[in-house]
Amino acid sequence: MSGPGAPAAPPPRKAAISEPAGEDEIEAGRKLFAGEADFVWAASSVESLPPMVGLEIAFAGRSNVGKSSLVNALTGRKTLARTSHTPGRTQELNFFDIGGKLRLVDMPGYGFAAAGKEKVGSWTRLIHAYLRGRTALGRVYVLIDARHGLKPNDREVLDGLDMHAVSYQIVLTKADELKDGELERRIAETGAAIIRRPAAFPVVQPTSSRNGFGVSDLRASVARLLAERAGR
Ligand SMILES: Nc1nc2c(ncn2[C@@H]2O[C@H](COP(=O)(O)OP(=O)(O)O)[C@@H](O)[C@H]2O)c(=O)[nH]1
Ligand SMILES: [Mg+2]
Repeated sequence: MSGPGAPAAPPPRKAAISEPAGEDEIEAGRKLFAGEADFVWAASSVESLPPMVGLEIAFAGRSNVGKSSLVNALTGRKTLARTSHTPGRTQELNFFDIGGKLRLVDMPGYGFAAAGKEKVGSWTRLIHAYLRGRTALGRVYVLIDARHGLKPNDREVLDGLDMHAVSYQIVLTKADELKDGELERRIAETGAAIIRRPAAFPVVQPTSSRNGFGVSDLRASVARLLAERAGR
């Protein structure tokens, strides 16, 4: 149907591809993370969440996907967030202050099969309570292992974020483990899987904490969010 009176077709959504940030944005990101970075709070229950001050950016993903490593890579600190070879060990929400300008939140991992049912239930409640009711939360970066792609429990998390209209972006981790062609395919496939999800930012960001690939782009993306929030 077209012609007078017909509703205009919505513009096609932007293709989900990784986009290099501009020079100014990269510099803003570098500056943002160049100063102090300090651990400020650990919360193991809804009751023990810290008071909200300014913008929070959370890192979610399966156990062992590389959340703590990415927080360390962003801040240029090797041991700020604890990293572990034992999956499921980080069971708290860890809050890090970045130069008094924002907080990064290293979230407990999901999908750790060996954990007891009861424990899985309490993590899930904590994660859900945090993600749903946190007005300070500007974006969740959902980390996906570039070698494996989206798994059913990742999709469940995305469903929850879409349902509660929590803005999120997919970050592929461990890009150093893939060959160029494989990485491009994974980016395209992941982008296609999220393009119609209402709360997803339609750009998939590949990263490697090991060799630093994509880390300055991610810093730029965080700086852009902060600038947008300040401009409101
Ligand atoms: N090859 C590679 N390994 C990584 C990378 N990031 C993290 N890892 C490894 O993945 C494991 C889990 O990392 P960690 O940051 O503790 O994951 P978390 O459980 O999501 O916090 C560790 O053995 C890390 O050394 C990466 O970019 N490349
Ligand atoms: Mg961790």
